[in-house]
Amino acid sequence: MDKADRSFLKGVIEGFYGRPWSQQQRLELLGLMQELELNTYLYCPKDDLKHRALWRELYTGDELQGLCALIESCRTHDIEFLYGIAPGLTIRYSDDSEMELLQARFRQLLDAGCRSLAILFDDIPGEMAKADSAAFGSLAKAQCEIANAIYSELLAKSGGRLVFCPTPYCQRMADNQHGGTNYLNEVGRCLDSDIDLFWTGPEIISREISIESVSELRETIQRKPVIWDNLHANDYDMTRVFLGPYSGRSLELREEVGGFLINPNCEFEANYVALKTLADYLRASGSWNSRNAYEEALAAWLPRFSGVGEDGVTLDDLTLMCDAYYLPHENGELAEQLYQDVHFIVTQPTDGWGDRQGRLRKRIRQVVELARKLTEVHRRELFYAFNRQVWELREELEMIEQYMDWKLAGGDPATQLCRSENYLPGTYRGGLVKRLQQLISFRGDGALVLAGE
Ligand code: GDL
Repeated sequence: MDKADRSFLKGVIEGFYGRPWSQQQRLELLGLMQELELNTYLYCPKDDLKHRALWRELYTGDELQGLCALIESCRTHDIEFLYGIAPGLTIRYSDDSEMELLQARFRQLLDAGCRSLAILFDDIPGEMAKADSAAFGSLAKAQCEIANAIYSELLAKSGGRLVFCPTPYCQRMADNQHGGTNYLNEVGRCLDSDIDLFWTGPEIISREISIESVSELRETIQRKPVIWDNLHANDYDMTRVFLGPYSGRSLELREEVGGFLINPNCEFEANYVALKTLADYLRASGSWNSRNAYEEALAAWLPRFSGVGEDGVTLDDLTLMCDAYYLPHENGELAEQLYQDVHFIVTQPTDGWGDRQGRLRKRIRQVVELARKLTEVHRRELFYAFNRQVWELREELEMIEQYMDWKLAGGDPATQLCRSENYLPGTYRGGLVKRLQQLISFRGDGALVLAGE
């Protein structure tokens, strides 16, 4: 096939900050994607030096070899490999030699067998240098000219695809006029109509993406956007990991967009549920329920947790863990119930605890056991991916249990304080970040509240 079809894009963006995935993980990803009928992988890890900081330099032979192997593996798995570059931090738009460097890099990839490209202008300042402003008038114009030239010179003939990430890539940024007034309208007019455009929804991390918001955007950008979905990305808060289902996007939304690509958790092993439920959403007809898809994904994932011990991770254990590390804006059912039970117990007298006490103690035991069971899992990467979070959860819950015991033994806060044998001040839950967090908090509406105000 010498012409890339303009098929609906379904798949994965390796586009987060932090340590990129390993080659072995990527190859495994491609196998899973094929099973799930996902057709696109976009390579653009923010911290591949040559993706952003050193975008002007060519890859060395060794580096290129790894990319060639990925391109080849994509081909055998029926997946379109897209190579993305992000020159926006330092590019001088009005200097022709910059364009030559960009093209040289893209040519290197095309020669290695890659057919489709992405040019990414996310997470950069909204203004250009004086000389660039004088030459182009606006950031939108400068970026479109570059993208159009790349498309016509490198891709149009071969039928390869180009995806463009605008500087304002969500509605909040557009409303704040990041990138200049009417940036998106100008892109709508200037960007070659065959070039696709990324969009993350109303926010960078969008809980929901409504059809109305996308229809309105389509008018502005004069094409269907491709959704760059950060729902499961955790690079912005590394104490969290997102194991909940793809959700907050209606089935009808699929008609309004050119595709859905997810940029998920940095921990490769943490992305099974995200991928499986995305694939389920994309295949669904009639109606679709994200919680049902989640439960099915957990059942399919469970065998990977087989361990050396006799009592391995159970489906209920896995559900508890994933409910505790669910989605950015919500906990899963079991975690919410656990939180409500703890909240009740720490705020109410013991004689009102009722059934909650037993239920909570059972869950605490389960988390303690789960932490142990995870240490015994054969697939070590799975254990490494979750150890930090589960460890932390267990620590907090064990302290709650000690508090419960102390209260039930007649603990009286006025005369005596509950102490934990394990928790010694200055060792746990500490460090500079913790101290800073104590000085800065947020109101429900997102406003910052500083200690002393
Ligand atoms: C972003 C970055 C992305 C990052 C994500 C979550 C886009 C287009 N760019 O803004 O690289 O992983 O947020 O932090 O989303």
